[in-house]
Order: sequence, then C-alpha cells, then structure tokens
Amino acid sequence: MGMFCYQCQEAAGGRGCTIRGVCGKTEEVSALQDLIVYILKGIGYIVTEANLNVEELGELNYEMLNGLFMTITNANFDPDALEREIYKLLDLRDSLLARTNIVNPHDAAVFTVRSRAEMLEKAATVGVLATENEDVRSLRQLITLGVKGMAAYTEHAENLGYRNPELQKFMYRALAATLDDSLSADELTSLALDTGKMGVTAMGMLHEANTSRYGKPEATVVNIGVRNNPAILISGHDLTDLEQLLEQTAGTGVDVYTHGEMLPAHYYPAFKKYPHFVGNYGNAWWKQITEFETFRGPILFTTNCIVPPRKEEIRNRIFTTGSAGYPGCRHIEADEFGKKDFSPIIELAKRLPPPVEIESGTIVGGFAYDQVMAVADKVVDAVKSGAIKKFFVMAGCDGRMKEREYYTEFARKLPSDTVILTAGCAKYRYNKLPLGDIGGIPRVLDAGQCNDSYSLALIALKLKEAFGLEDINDLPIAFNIAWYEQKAVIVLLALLYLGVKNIHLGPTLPAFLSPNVAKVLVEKFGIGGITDVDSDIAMFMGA
Ligand code: FSO
Ligand code: SF4
Repeated sequence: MGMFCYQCQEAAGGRGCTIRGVCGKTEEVSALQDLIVYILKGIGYIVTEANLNVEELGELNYEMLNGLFMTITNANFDPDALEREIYKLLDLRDSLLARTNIVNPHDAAVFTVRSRAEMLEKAATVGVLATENEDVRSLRQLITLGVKGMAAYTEHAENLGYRNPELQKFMYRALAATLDDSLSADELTSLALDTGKMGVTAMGMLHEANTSRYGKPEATVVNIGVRNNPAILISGHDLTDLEQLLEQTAGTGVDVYTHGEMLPAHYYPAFKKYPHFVGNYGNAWWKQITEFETFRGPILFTTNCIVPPRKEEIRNRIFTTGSAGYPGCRHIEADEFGKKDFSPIIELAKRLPPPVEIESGTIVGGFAYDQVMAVADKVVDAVKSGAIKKFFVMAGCDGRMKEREYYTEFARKLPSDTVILTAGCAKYRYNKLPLGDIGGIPRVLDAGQCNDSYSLALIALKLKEAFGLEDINDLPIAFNIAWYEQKAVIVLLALLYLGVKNIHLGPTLPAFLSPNVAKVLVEKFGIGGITDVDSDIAMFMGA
C-alpha cells in the first residue's frame, strides 16, 4: 500500500514516513487522513467557487475544523473513527454541491467511495505526492499544515462560543487553493503569508475566548506532587473539557491532575476554585508511556498528543474525546449542546489506586500578556538598567528526539541576565531547572499553551512601543523555537506575518520545505536552524 507523510518534525530520516509513522500511525490511518484532507479541499473548492455564504453552512463549519484536527499529528489513530468522518464529510460535501451550479467540478468535489477498500484505493492517488513539482508541493503543504493548526485553535474557540466567519472563509479558500494548478509559486507564497495573518486572528480569538470565560492567566504556583486520592489525568488542550470534568468530579472524592499541554489551565482564575484540582502530573507528551503506568488512574485525552499505548491495561484506562481517538480506547461524544458525560471515567477512577509520586515540589507559570503587562514597568526598567540583557522566545513543542536535549542545555547555559519566554510543551525541557529570577522576575516566563505564543508576540509588540522602537526586530529578543507538529506551523507563519525576523527553528527544519522554499524563507525572513549550544548562544548574544 505505502504511505507518505512528512507533516511533523519526527518525519523518518528527516524526509518522510513511508512504511509506518514514527508517531505510530499505520498506513491505513495515514491514507484515511489523506482522504479527509482531500475531501475538505473539495469542500473548500465548492464554497469558494460558488461563493457560498459561510454563515449559512450549518454544521459543516465545525466539521471542517474537526476533520482537519483529526489529521494533526498524534490526535487520532482510530481507522473506524476516520472512516465515519469520511462518510460524514462526503454527505455534507454532496449536499453542498447540490446547492450550486458548478460546471465540471474538481474531482475532490465529486468522487465517491463506498467502502474502506475504495477509500484506501482513492487515498493512494490524492496524498502529498500527488503534486509532482516539489516546490508547489512544499507550498501547498505549508498552507495545508498551517490551516490544520489554525483549525485546531479555531475549534477550541468555537467550543467556547467564539466564531469568526472571515476566518472560516479563509480556511475554505486556502484549502481550495491547494487544488488549483493555475497558481504560481509566488501566489502560493503570498497565500502562505496570508495564512500567518489569519493565524494571528485565530490565536487572538482563542485568547479572547479563554480569558473572557476563565479570566486572565495570573502568576501561579503549580504543585507537581500527588495526594492520596483516586484521580483522573487530563491531557490535551481543550479547556471546556477540563471545565466539564472539574464540575462532574466535584464532591466525588476523585482528584484531577493536568498532563502535558493542560498544565496552563492552572493559571486561569476560574479553575482555582476547585479544591480537587490538585496539580500537574508528569512532563511533555512523549514521556506518557512510563508516566501513565505510575499514574494508575484513568486518563482523558482532549486533543493530541497521544503516544500509542502498548499495553491493554493502559488502553483500558485511556479515554478520548473531541477530535482525539485511539483504537481500543473509549471515546466520549458530546451531545448536541456540547455536554459530555464523563461518569464512566469517574467510576473507573474510584476503583483504581491513587497516583504514585514521581516528582515533588512546585513550578511557576501564568505569564501571559496581562500578567507580564502588570509588571511591564519593572521589565522595562530591568532592560534599561542592563539587569536583563536579552529575552529568548523558546516557545513551541517538545519531542522524543535526543537532539532536543539541546534546549535543556541551551536554557541552562544562557547567561544569567537573560529571560526565557515560553509557551507550548517545549517548556518541559527547562521549566524545572533552578534558573532563578532577576529582581523578582522569574527567568522562565511561561505564557501557557502553544497558542499562547500569541501572548508572547503581544508582549514583544508592547515592549517595542515602550522602548519607542520602529521595528520589532530592534528589541533585545531572540527567537529560538522548537517545533513538532502543525500547530507550530501556524505559530511560525503568524510570527512571520507579524514581522519577526531571524527565527531559529529546530531541532531540524521541516521536511516539507523544499530547498527552494526554504531558500525563500531564509532570504526573506532570515529563518535559520540550530547548531550547537555554545555557538548558538554566542551568535544570539553577539547579534
Ligand atoms: Fe505540544 Fe502536542 Fe501544544 Fe502540539 S502537546 S506538540 S504544537 O500537540 O499543540 O505544544
Ligand atoms: Fe511521520 Fe510525523 Fe507523519 Fe507521524 S505525523 S507519519 S511521525 S511525519
């Protein structure tokens, strides 16, 4: 059968996974995901070609986000769930097409499949390699992957009742553009930059949705030890799922711990009222194989990153919801009002032993835009007095490659008059190091989840204003970003749109950038890779 996927940083050999994903994705899952993306491109084509009003598309808007989210790295490994999504999207696509008079529609808008076998057969002809020219393929992928990341953030905002038709319209248009053979490389490059612009809108909307519902994140001390009660571990990024879980576990004697990217939930005032919301357990996503063993209770995945659980005992304790899925793990669906019944998880938790302590103590976070602005004067003074020489934005993702030890060493070796601004699961590489503070300002300021990189960009823009600078690049800020999956792609495109230059991206550059596209990014934006810690620190500090 064969597969080809190169959408994440761990693409095999730095080129692409062709037999089975390094992430654990099978050929079959890869094919079904390719087909979902192709159908969504067909839907984008219909909406754009017929100039349909996105506000009149009903459930399709949400399903487009969900379909894209299901194809993000480590989100959904369940072929049955992907097959159901394909049938659902095909139905939506067909009724959409029936509303239009499009003559000679693109294949993506009309093809049919009636079985899993036919799906796999079709998928083999529409995947990434169906685009022969490697630069066009690269640009189409850059746009598609950016839109996937955008869809994830938009879906979280939508779960909180926030919606932006302009954003949705753009997603349809961008997906459609990746089918359009008449577009030149220049036109696709400019669309990739527009994708960054809309990425800023998407992250801004999610920021607004999160802070209006849950309050503005504030500096918070988070416990990383455990208590002696049965407990549930919640992973992923969706705060509405956490809210529902906290409500449903209140008074049951079951504690709730965050895992991975859910850690920043502790920074929001609204979640502080729950006495059973105990702390954070474990580290970044890729350590879950051992950490889920010692947790001993049930785990709820609200989004990626799932690492395929090898043991049945662990699979029996894993639940998924939303776009996440794994074969053999129970999936909890929302009702028509978005309500989820987590009682099976709570009942299971009551029968299982409490977590084993693997760490103790606390960590500090919550330095999103408003919290940093509250101490802006102090920060500006520290820079003016020379107490802070430079800020390092080290947002992004963590991953299992050994090369990522670079980021721990980098943080450890940075001069003591520097401050790290972080967001996303990249922080786990250095958020437990004793890096101290500068006049009360912690040397690692964690803004939150990967989407809270938006906060870091706002902080930079505000500092630019405070220092009376014309250009964001004149600030004493360096960008040394670690990437892994497609949400990092939209964060990167957003930073480029905001005018940030000389971003260093590691541990390796994306496999989906062809040499020519990479060259454009280097020439236009000064994008670079990483080398070794000492040389890179010397380069950043000297620059
Ligand atoms: Fe990490 Fe996974 Fe948040 Fe990603 S847990 S890697 S960029 O899903 O989305 O930072
Ligand atoms: Fe490979 Fe990453 Fe694709 Fe998984 S998501 S198949 S690891 S490139």
